[in-house]
Amino acid sequence: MTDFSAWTQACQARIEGVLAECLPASRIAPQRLHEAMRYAVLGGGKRVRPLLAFAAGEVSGADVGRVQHAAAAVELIHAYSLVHDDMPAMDDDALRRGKPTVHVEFDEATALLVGDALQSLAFDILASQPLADDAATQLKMVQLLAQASGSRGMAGGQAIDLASVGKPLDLTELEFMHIHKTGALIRAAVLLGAHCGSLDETAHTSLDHYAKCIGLAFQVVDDVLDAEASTATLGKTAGKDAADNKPTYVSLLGVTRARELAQELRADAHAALAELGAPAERLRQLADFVVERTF
Ligand code: GRG
Repeated sequence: MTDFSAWTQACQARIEGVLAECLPASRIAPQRLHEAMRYAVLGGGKRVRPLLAFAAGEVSGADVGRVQHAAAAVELIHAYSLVHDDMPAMDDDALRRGKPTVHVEFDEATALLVGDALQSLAFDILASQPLADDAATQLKMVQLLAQASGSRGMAGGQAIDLASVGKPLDLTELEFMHIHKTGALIRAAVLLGAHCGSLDETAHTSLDHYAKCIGLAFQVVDDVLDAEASTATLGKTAGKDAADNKPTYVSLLGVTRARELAQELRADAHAALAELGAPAERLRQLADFVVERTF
């Protein structure tokens, strides 16, 4: 097995190529919109969700040519969410992935359309690429991503987030918000990758549990990094949660307990994979990466 760093680099290069191919060329009309879509998606980001999809695909013995398109669809939804989240009506941020946000580099109307068009493109890919052994599974995958990104998934989580600024959420309410805002798409990445191959119901349930733990761990660590890391390291504005008076794991638990919670979630994620053996090794490594990351 190649080392983790070589594997992530190979997956990141692969997903970059697939995304570059799926996105309309900037010479095609409307040029400015296509240029802005490519600006939003290409050349940045950790690509955690695609990595999770590739790793879950290894567990289900999926063809990587299938997984790469499922992974691209999830990453396009993620990129759209970042573009909209950065807009003045939401988080109002000027820096993302180390460069000016889309509404700053282009304009607000373009940023809105970029998000809309990236979301449509994600579903176009899911519907048009051969991803699964049968049409019913592929349809289920379309539904999975739709539900993960909709009002009972990511968009709903974002709505709760916006409504909670300056309000004292307790830990259960904070968790509910993050399960939707961040967790739903991370879960979709794992499950879509798995659905590209074949697995029994028990294995799907294990992956689902793993994904839920990782989704929360990702957010806990995100809160810690927002409090502790620099803007230069993160490539986005650090310290924003406290400045915006947002409830976070750090504001509720403090940094030390938040870090412990991330470790507990990592242990739960590993435990969920216990029965899946060697093919789940990349997922174990990704759990470690999510919790130990510094950016
Ligand atoms: C606008 C419908 C809508 C939803 C926005 C994901 C999201 C919901 C907002 C992003 C704000 C935020 C900081 C969320 C916390 C965790 C998170 C998703 C961080 C960004 O994801 P990374 O770290 O980013 O994977 P990269 O740039 O590496 O892809």
